[in-house]
Amino acid sequence: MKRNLKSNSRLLLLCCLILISISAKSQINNNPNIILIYTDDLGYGDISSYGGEIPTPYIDDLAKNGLKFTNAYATAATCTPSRYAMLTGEYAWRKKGTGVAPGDATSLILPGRTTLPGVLQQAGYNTAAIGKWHLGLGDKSPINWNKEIKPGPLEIGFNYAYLLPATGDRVPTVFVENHRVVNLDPEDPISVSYRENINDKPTGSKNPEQLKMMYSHGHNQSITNGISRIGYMSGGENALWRDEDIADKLVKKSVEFIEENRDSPFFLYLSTHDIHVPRVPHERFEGVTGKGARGDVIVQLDYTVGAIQKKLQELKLEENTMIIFTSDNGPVLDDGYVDGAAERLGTHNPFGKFRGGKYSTFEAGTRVPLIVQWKGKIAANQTSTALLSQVDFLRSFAAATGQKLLKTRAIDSQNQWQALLGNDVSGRKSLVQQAIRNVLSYVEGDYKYIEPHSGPVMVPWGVDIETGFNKEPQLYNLKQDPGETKNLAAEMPKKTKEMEQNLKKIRDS
Ligand code: NG6
Ligand code: CA
Repeated sequence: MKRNLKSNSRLLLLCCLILISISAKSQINNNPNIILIYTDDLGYGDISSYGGEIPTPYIDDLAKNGLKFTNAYATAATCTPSRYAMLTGEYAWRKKGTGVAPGDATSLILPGRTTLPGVLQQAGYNTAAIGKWHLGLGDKSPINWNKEIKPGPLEIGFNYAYLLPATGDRVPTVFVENHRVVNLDPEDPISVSYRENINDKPTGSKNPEQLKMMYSHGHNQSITNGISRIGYMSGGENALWRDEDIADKLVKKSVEFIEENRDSPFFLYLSTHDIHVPRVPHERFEGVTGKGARGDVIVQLDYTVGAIQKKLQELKLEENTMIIFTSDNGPVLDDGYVDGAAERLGTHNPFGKFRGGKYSTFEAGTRVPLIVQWKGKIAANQTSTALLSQVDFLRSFAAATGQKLLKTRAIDSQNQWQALLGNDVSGRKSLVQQAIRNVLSYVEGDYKYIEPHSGPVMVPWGVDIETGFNKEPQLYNLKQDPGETKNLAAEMPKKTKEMEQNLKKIRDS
């Protein structure tokens, strides 16, 4: 009798498992592959479908075939906090130490967190992070780059990773595949320091004659490929990248991943190095725009997008794949190298109609291009004014793939799936933006409130960008005054107070 009961309950368990797996499969079959192309420092006005003068035909094709957003935001005006928020569904200012990460930072997102890739992995997706990471790696400082480096993306929901560990302008200038530095010769181990030079290696400040591109501010430490960087490194000669090849390498790894997963749902987080500094296009793109290296790497970025599209077409995956194209923060011209970005710009305007730029609390810091293409599911050639934040991707994808999340997780993320598809034209009611020094602004309806801050008016290192800081509160009507020229705070004290309180509620939640 007891035995019978036991085998009956086993049978029941087996039936349940089969049912669960059938329902998970049918869920997956209805779900698209997702490719999130996350560009670096690309401005609202940098691509031709948003009014830019540099030809970006492949990116424009995404807009022609899909939906272009005009009120979409990165959560922050720099990379690390934007990525942190996008991948966790929680604003980065809630957690200390999530500002621009040094190249030897330990992992900022630890195992156990709810994450965007984790949610999709749970839904049966194969997930990959290819490109710039900049969210720290490992759990011990200093990181030993010669051993297994973890935790990292593989411990928080990615099945595969091929990374620039931090940024192109920070050491170590090597790729990390899963847990290991690529092409590392054990006889030539890597040492990294963010404090002092190692083995008296050449540096930008000591050996400018070795540089093929001069630094303008910062970036005067270890030299790789004739370009000096932030931080010191020694060893790992075989593993060093050639900047000219980074875009091609990321394309190669991405199309391989797509090919391998052509028959099963996948999520590809393709986080480009372009158009961050140092801007070093491959030789075939050098000089093509006549607008200097910054223009040329935009064309290189466009090529990257084209290569992904071509692969999807070849594999007949376009109707089964959602492509999201956006940027981690707004544009900057001179971000530390003498590359002619400002001098060669001509009439091309990366900032669009907005004030400020990367680092800033003004709109150009966080208002970014966002295009979504899903052939057959999203109507072609549409523009949406829905208010969207990248922090929403997490709950939107969770909802789309039938994943339930606890209320206490990903607390700032909202399910905006219908807005992403173009069915909901309103999107969020409000959102928070973060500038350097954790200065916050708050957008609700037509208005934007910027909290008072006594910091400098200009970003204090030579980037020539307004911070947007003001000792007095600021209120702008973004609809009438997208360039934030007229501070309405004194004229509209009640509205200003209400916005201040609404921001406080979110901050305290
Ligand atoms: C700044 C760097 C800048 C860039 C930025 C991070 C200096 C003077 N400037 O500190 O060049 O690397 O950090 O950019 O070092 S981000 O897009 O990754 O946030
Ligand atoms: Ca960036």
